[in-house]
Order: sequence, then structure tokens, then C-alpha cells
Amino acid sequence: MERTFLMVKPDGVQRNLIGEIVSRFESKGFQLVGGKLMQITRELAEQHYGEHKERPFFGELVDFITSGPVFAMVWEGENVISVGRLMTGATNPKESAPGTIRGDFAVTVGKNIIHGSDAPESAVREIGLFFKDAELVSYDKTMNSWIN
Ligand code: 3AN
Repeated sequence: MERTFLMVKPDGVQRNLIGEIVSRFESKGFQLVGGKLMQITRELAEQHYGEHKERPFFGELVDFITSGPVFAMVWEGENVISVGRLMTGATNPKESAPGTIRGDFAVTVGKNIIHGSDAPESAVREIGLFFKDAELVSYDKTMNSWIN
């Protein structure tokens, strides 16, 4: 089963959107397999955003993601990486459709509420950066269920 790394950024935590975001992914039908509130170190932020190192906004990005607590999560489900990106919406909230998380809650490109892995390789890399294997729990919700 596919897994992705999602993270409510400091602006989402400050605006009390953790519950709203978790709820959207639960309601969609995905399964939470790991989650924690944490303060990211600069070192972890630089690793996480390594691919943007040469971009002019890199310093700003690291400052922002380390400015307050984030809620890091791993979600599991069918096509959870691509569907999670659809639910998140375009990087620039100016272009993200209503109904998406960024479309509904964000207005500026730097402060766009949520991060989601963009491909299977980045999902594996990001999950490994933020979680130890023992922090991820696989469990079956379909046991004794009449809907399956
Ligand atoms: P996404 O988070 O949609 O995958 P990426 O990976 O292209 O977007 O960019 C990572 C983060 O860098 C974005 N979430 C956004 O907060 C920030 N970012 C992207 N483009 C800009 C920009 N032009 N100015 C400031 N921050 C940006």
C-alpha cells in the first residue's frame, strides 16, 4: 500500500488547522499510520528542502518551516501520493482551486499551510527523514467490517 509524508506547516498549526486537515484525509478514506507535533531543526529543514538549495527563497523557506511547531504525518492508501497532492492544491494559493486545502485556507505562496510528497521516491526519503520505523503503525480497519 502506498504511503506519503504530509506536514501541517507552522502557519497551519498557528491557525488551528491540524484537525481540519487530518479530518479531510480521514474522510477521504486514507489511513493515518504516524503523526507527531515537532519543532524542526535547521539541519532537518535543510535536508528536507535540499532540492531547493539554489533557489532564491531557500533561506526564507528554512526560516519559515523552523519558525514554530509542525505536525508531521504519514498517510497510507491507494494512490495517496497523487491524490494527496490534489487535495493539497497548487503550490501558489493564487492558483489552487477552491475545495483544496491551499485553495480554501491559504493566500500567499510562502505560507501555504501544508507540505505533501510529490513522488514515490520523495515520499520514501521524507518519511525516513522524519520518522523512525517504530513510530509507524500498520493496522487493519476492515476487520469484522461489513462494508468490505
Ligand atoms: P510544493 O510544496 O507544492 O510541492 P515546491 O516543492 O515546489 O512546492 O516548493 C516547496 C515550498 O517552497 C512550497 N511549499 C512553498 O512554500 C515554497 N515556495 C515555492 N515557490 C516559492 C516562491 N516562489 N517563493 C517563496 N516560497 C516558495
